Amino acid sequence: MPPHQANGLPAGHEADDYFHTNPPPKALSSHQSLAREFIQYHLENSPRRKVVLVTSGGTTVPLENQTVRFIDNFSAGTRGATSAEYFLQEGYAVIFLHRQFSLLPYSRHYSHSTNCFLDFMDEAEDGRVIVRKEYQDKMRRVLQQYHHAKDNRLLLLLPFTTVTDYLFELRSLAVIMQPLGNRALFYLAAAVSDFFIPRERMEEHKIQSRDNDAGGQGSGASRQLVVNLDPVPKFLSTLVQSWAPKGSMIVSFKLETNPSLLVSKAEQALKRYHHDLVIGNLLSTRKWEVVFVTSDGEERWIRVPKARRSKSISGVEELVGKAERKHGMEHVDLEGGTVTEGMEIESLIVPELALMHTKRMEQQS
Ligand code: 9Z3
Repeated sequence: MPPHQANGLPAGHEADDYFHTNPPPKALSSHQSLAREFIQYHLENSPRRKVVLVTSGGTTVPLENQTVRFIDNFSAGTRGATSAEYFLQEGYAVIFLHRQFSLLPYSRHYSHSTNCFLDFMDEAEDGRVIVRKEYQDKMRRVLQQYHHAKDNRLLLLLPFTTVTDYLFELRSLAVIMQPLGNRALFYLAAAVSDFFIPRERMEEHKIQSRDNDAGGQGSGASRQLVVNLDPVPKFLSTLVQSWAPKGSMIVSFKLETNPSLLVSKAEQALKRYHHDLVIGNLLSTRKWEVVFVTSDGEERWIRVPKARRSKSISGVEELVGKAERKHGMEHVDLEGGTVTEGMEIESLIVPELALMHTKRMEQQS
């Protein structure tokens, strides 16, 4: 019998209902075709190829159907875009389901305001636009890796915007990935909203701010906007039980801000959804440490060595280590070393996962 949710409905019911009462994204069928072609190509040309679905970036919660305003979250898609590059390096084909305009693999090195591409360029004496000398080596490396991924059809980029778009895309992709069996890996790094406004309660037009204007959930007299949100169904159990390929590996992320909650919340998620691994991270230390929590009670911390930690304006380095519950467990934390470039924690996470995935496949064969 399938496990039951807190509301008494079997897992899956809530999710089914969600898909009947909320509209799919316009691009869904074209994304489905692209994904089918992508999977088919790899099944035919490299039958041993492992394929990972990386989800990345935040999801929006629109307040109006013709959306002017929406609720959003902080995620820029750094975790997802960076991880996708390391998965490609590990030989995976990558389906990159990302929030539109969030960071993308490879171009992330030269995009957004922190790495504005214009700062990497110069005008030569003969008027040609060139890459500045000090950036040549890195840009060549990035360009080569990007071309390798493109030329070998190893990277499929699929954008979404709202939380509903995301759930429709996730369901379709998981089902399309079924022929991959245990070679499929799910790496769910997108920051998915827990709340949304169901279609039937959503305003069609822009919510008006004045007392005598039409429409709006807000109370006109006080000019407050009171927004009533429903919980998003817990789709992870449905992903595990019915959408994803049998034998596939499913890894989800758990984000917390309170160090004393992180490990227990990760354990709870694992117990509730029966998947393979929860990677826990704190908002303030996520670029330097994560914890792998598995169903055998393991709590394994992965940390960037102190000397290799990139500086971060929003990060709080004193909090590194504060969420650790079981001391004295195995660490990947190589202290010391020379300070070169900041090390990306995804360069530690992804090879570790690739290894776990391979071992799991070997055990199943
Ligand atoms: C994460 O925890 C990601 O690591 C971050 C990455 C969103 C923190 P950035 O984009 O941040 O690099 O700035 N994702 C959270 C995943 C999530 O929302 N999980 C849900 C849950 O735990 C559903 S699987 O309930």
